[in-house]
Amino acid sequence: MERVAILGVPMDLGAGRRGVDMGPSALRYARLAEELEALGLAVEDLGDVRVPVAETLRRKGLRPSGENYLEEIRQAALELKERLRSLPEGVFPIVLGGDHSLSMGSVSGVAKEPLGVVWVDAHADFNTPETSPSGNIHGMPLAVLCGLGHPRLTEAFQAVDPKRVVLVGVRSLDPGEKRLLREMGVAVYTMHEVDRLGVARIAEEVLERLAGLPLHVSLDADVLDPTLAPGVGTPVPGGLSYREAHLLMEILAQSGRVRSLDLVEVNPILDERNRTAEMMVGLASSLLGKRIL
Ligand code: 4U7
Ligand code: MN
Ligand code: MN
Ligand code: MN
Repeated sequence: MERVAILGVPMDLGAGRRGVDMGPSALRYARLAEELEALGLAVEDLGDVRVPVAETLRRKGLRPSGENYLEEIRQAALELKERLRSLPEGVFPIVLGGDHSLSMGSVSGVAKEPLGVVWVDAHADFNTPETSPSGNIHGMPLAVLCGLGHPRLTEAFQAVDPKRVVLVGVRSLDPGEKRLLREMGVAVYTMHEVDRLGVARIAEEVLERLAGLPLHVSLDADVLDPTLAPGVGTPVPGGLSYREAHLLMEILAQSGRVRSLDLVEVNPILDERNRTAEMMVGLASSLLGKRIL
């Protein structure tokens, strides 16, 4: 029986709006563990990584330097990285967020060997302190993983070759991100390509581009159309439909190469009766092998 380990990161320090720190609870209430057990998986919930309570930090207002809560986020992501490193071989980790800055820790934690990263997001999260319009670190983790950004972060978390990263579902890019993505040779399937090619073709191309590599999937709830997933802090119209999102997960699942997953950016304060968390749990089930027939 395949083993799954759930680990929560109740952190909103990297986001501009409060509330994603409650995402891990919302995903648990949405019966993540039970749904996966119903697939025959052996699920163990390892609890949460320690994250400081925002109110204790007394750091009011945003600093324009792109360093909002940098040290606190670094520390939480490092703890996540260490916890993932110490998991036994063959256990499939699912990391519950929390804002997307935690993926610096999740991806670097699972990247013991060369890894392909499938970043499924309305955004590219490829800003640096220099290019970020917000200063929010949840807009920077993929750049950091590729070695770009604040040295306190890159020295701890650089872990992937940008040529082994694929973005899917993108529809909101800042000017500096566009330039950096091009310079680093990151493959980007925007919503334009989703419309033109369809998710099935894109999924096959992703698997081909990352051929032979174990895969990490980082799933940001805002990739979904906001009508399906209203509980996100940075909604962008024109996202993935219910079936497009499931089909992507189903095809990646059938490859048998996915080794780890992030479920991030679920904001229960902004949600409607937990439907965004429920949607994410459904997608996780598809990625871990749930079939229609
Ligand atoms: B998420 C943004 F400016 N690009 O950097 C930024 F539009 O993890 C948004 O994908 C980042 O939700 C969104 O602040 C980060 C903005
Ligand atoms: Mn993101
Ligand atoms: Mn996003
Ligand atoms: Mn967001």
